[in-house]
Amino acid sequence: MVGTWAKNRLELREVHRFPNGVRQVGDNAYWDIPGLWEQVQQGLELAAQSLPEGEELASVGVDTWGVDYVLVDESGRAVYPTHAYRDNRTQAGLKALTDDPTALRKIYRTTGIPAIFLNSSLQLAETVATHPAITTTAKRCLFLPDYFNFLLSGKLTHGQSIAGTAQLLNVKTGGWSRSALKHFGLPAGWFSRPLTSGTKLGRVRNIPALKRTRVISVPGHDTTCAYDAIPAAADGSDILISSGTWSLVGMENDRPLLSDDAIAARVANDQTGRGDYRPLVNVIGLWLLEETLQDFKSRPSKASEWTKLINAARALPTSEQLLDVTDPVFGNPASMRQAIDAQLKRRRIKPPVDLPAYVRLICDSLGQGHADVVANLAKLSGRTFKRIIMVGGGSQNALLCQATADAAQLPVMSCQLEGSAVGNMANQLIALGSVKCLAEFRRHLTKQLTTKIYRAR
Ligand code: LRH
Repeated sequence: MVGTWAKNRLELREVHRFPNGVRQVGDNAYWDIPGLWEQVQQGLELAAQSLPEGEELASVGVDTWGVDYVLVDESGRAVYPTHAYRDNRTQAGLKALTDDPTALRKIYRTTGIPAIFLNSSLQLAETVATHPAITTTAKRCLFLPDYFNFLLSGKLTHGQSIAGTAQLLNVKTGGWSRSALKHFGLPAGWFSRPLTSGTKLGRVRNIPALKRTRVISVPGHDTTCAYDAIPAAADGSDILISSGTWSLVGMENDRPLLSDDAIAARVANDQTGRGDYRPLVNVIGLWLLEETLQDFKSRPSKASEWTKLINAARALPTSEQLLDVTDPVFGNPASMRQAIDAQLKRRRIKPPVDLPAYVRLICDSLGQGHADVVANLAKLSGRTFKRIIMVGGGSQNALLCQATADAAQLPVMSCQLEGSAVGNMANQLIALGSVKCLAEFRRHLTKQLTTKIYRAR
């Protein structure tokens, strides 16, 4: 995405889009990191070519999904394949952690991150336990944005926002937690002091058209960027939802939420890299729908077909019985449709009859899942929330927005906004000195946003 900032307006242009998928090899799941890097370089070249004669890209910032990483040697050479976070390899470690309430509590109080199958901590612990020699071969653990920042700038660094997703940072000091590293058996030498958001890493190397372009360490976690783009009320009365493969349902706060009730509610205290926090909960999200679609031969591929499907689902009555979207079986089932049917059958509920009926059930259930988090965050923070703001792909799904408003009994404001890209650029603009701070950026952005309000019924 190329952004242009002029007269306090951000114009975005998509110059390159490419598919990203997990590669299942035997029992394990991996990302194709070299393939992604090839596409990133191609995108950057196209971005440079797309500019009018004489103009240059001022900067580039990288954000990705959370938790995944590349183990490298001292020169930055990858020495271990990058597993995808849905790989089932963490199940044993997750069970060990959740079966030990004392350890769980200690790790949560230290890192502010709940025990979830995808945590980098559990993934890294599995790697080290299975291949102990890796602790001498690998010299650094770079999270994905750190790795792409390295490929771009040549600097081996860690960004604080992405590091905060690992369940290895001290949530209060922002440095690595020695006790968490020890608990998971990880070498402290793999991690260097995390950089605050906005740090300049140098100029892009190896891409001639970008040789004067700066690499800026923006919040590397896509969710932090998406939240940065949300024009939330300054008094903290908004719930923010970044709705895509995951629904990240959260709030802005100057402190982490660390009580036992926060552990039970699985609150992840995301760090922005600017000293504040976004306590949020990972709700299974549209992954439920994306995966269910794989089980149907005829599924939508174009925007018009999506609208048709959502409208067919909207025409159905509201689901009386909902899915329990917190069920861990939905994390990575062989067939999502079968996993849904099995949960319903266990509860003596008839499975849906066709695709629109699944869509209706999934959206209604996710709406309730969102609302449950809103209620928990209200209790934990003592705040009264007045509105929910939704960004991301799910914010364009009228059924999901309405289901969320109805279940939470709050208005939902959906914003037509490429959340992560906009937040990423906001952070570059601040680092470059073009915008003073995030609050100012949000004030400007509000004026150009297209929004829609769904009132609770
Ligand atoms: C969303 C996201 C989320 C993480 C998950 C791994 O893309 O970053 O915040 O928990 O991916």
